Amino acid sequence: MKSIIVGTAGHIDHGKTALVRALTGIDADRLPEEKRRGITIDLGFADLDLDGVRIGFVDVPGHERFVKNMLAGAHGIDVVALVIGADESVMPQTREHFDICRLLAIKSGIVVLTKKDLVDEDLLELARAEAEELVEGSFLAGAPVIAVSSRTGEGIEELKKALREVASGVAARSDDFVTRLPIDRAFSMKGFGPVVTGTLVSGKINEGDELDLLPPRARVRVRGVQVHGAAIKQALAGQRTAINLGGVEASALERGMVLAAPGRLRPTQIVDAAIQVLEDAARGIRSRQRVRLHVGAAEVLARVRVLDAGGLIGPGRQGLAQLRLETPIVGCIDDRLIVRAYSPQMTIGGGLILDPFAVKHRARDFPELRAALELLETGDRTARVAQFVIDSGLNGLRREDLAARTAWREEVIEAAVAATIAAGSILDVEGRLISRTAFADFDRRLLAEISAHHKQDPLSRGLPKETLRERFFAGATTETFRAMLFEVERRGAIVSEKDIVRLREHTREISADDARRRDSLEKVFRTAGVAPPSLNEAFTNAGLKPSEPHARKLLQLLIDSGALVKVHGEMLFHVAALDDLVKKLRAHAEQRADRAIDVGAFKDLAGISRKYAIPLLEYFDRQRVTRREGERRIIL
Ligand SMILES: Nc1nc2c(ncn2[C@@H]2O[C@H](COP(=O)(O)OP(=O)(O)OP(=O)(O)O)[C@@H](O)[C@H]2O)c(=O)[nH]1
Ligand SMILES: [Mg+2]
Repeated sequence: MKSIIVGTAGHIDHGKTALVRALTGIDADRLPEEKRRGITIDLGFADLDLDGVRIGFVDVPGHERFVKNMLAGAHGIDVVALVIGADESVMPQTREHFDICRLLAIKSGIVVLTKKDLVDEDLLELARAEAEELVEGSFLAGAPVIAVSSRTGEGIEELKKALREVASGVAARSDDFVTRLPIDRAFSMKGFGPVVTGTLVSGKINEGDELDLLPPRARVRVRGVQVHGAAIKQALAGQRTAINLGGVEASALERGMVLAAPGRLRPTQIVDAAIQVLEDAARGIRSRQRVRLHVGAAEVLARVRVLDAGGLIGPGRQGLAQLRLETPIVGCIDDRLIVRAYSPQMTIGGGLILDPFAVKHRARDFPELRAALELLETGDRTARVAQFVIDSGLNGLRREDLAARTAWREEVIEAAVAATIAAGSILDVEGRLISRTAFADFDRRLLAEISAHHKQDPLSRGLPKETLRERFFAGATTETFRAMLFEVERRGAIVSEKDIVRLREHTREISADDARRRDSLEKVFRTAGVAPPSLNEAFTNAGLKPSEPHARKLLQLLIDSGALVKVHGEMLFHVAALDDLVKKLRAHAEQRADRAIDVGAFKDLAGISRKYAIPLLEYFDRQRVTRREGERRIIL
């Protein structure tokens, strides 16, 4: 069965609650204070089956002081019933509620002229004319205008027909989004514990599900689900839903919080938005203004920064603004928002979130920013993914970061990412999405830094990775940096050896002089055989000054090429001497059934002193030429 939400709207006392009762038989005013004062204070709910369509009514208060409560319910409605008392006609909250419906981009509705029994034909026609004038050029232009009396029941059947008609034109809620339920009521029920209610704006909620409670980021469990007063196994998008929660105290739950699919959405405190200012908001919206921001069922205070040099979005104008929230909310791209003045409280504009996780901007970036935000507003999914990834610069985004921005389901994200990669604007680097431009820039700078290093220090093998990151790419996390480096290496321009990176073509070209000195250093070790000199002796014998760094680099060249081997600390052997020893050890092993040798026998075999014997045997153990067994070695 199709489920839709119909919200009332209109000035105080114009008969919204009476109308809902005439339609459903349910009195949506449930608070004692509402009954006593005869006005609606907070949201009320009722439901009705209209041949094959399940209608959930959200009845809102008309009092100007309770517009905030009206907003907690208005965000999720499919169809508005704009209620205008025929006796009073259009009044201030008729306009304000209607403006809010327009700013929330509600798509369809009906105008209901109430209290038909109280007015004559002329007054009724006047109210009708004023109503039609009000909605001219809006989503309600041409909508049915139906006169009723909730007292006598006149017109109610006609209204039901019209509602049925409008309901059939309401598109099913998109299946592309993760489960999200903005909480508009939270209370504790005897015998049940914590219960929250709200309009399930997307996804499904099943009994037994785990959900995230945001912004507190708590994991909660669905103990029970009710829709229209009946316990059911599963609630669907577009239904008024009550959830009995486990794993949380009732006192921790508040209107404005959100239940969401686990691990998908995140709270935010700074958003970039497209804003439409109402004609009658005489002062417009300006930078540094403190406003009340309504998103979903939440109301928070926020500071405005108009993203335009003038710092003002004038009455009736559209513009871009950053909103810095005093407390976090859940907001995703395309979410509608309403902006109200801090004091006196009145609606001044609204719009939609373009970048839910914005950063602070510099005024000189405004032109570029405008283009980026326009892409986020009007682009298709591929363009939006590309833009979010571009905005994330060197660090890129993970798929879960996209989920938090878009509320798209995993499959939708996967498809959009695949299409964006195929279009060539982004790359997947080890699960991180990086814009092609950011990557190309990284690649170019990386190669430039490494080749500058090679040029300056031709004998060095390359640059340590961490030095490169700290010195030139401090903006990137170690994780991103490593992933990007890996990608550059995969493409073949660089080679990393343990923690050092070098250009692939880098060979340590050395001068003829250096080559000669390197060779004489090697010769010193080759000649010394199994009794190598200390480093200082070796340098001196090769005609090098031990103190100069250059000597060390020539030595490193010999180590890197494998000619010299570090056996222990600064004790180096020529590789030929070691090979020779291995041969002798193996020959010794052939002679003995147990293949064993002890330190004394090794000294004799090699013709060396104890000073060298122990480090050498330990080296051979490490190289798995020998294995220590008590006081002796087994030759492997
Ligand atoms: N005669 C007559 N009285 C009506 C009709 N509809 C509502 N009323 C009366 O008008 C008064 C206000 O009606 P409500 O339904 O409470 O008005 P409301 O729009 O819900 O008011 P708020 O929720 O406070 O904004 C009540 O005394 C109703 O009985 C109608 O069609 N005919
Ligand atoms: Mg009411």
